[in-house]
Amino acid sequence: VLTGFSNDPQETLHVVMVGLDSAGKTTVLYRLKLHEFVDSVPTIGFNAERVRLAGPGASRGPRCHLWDVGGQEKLRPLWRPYSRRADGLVFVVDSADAMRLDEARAELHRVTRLQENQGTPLLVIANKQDLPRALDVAEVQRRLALEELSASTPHHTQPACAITGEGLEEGMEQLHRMILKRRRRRKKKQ
Ligand SMILES: Nc1nc2c(ncn2[C@@H]2O[C@H](COP(=O)(O)OP(=O)(O)OP(=O)(O)O)[C@@H](O)[C@H]2O)c(=O)[nH]1
Ligand SMILES: [Mg+2]
Repeated sequence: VLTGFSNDPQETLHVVMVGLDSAGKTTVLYRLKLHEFVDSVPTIGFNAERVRLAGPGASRGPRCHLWDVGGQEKLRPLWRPYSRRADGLVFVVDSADAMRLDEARAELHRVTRLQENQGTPLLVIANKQDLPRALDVAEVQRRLALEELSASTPHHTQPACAITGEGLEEGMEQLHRMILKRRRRRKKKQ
């Protein structure tokens, strides 16, 4: 799914979602697709859905082809081929799993450092905010060392709960904004 660099808001966005196993990626995908909670099993391989995002207010947003790649360790090498040529990356993190935030940080920096992902806008979803032990968004940002991301990687962190859907549309709207901004900048350079 190759997309050009036009500003057409009707154009389909190609967005790839990664993150550790059990972070909630598949739950995010079906929440955005079906607007309801779908109980998921660990993803072996990937899921992909065409999703219509919400725009500002009650308007309809862009079409989005959303890829959800499995996060188990043996599947992480797949992130690279899936993420190349993405218009935007989503990294989902379980905010309540403090023990694995260092592992999440390492994987996040590995995928964003790839040559072919340079400059690709990044949405971090600080998921599972409904759990009492969830770290808040500032703490998640700190533990993921987001300030160490390359200056060329625009990013936004969104607190969310994939079970209720809270925060997801907002986060995707921010990602869309960053994608459009990047396209405009690239167009100017041509
Ligand atoms: N409490 C809570 N549980 C969640 C939330 N999002 C997902 N879960 C649960 O977390 C578990 C893992 O969710 P998945 O969506 O399958 O995780 P995944 O990131 O797709 O995992 P892999 O496919 O193994 O990479 C499931 O039991 C979900 O119901 C959330 O916001 N809050
Ligand atoms: Mg999954």
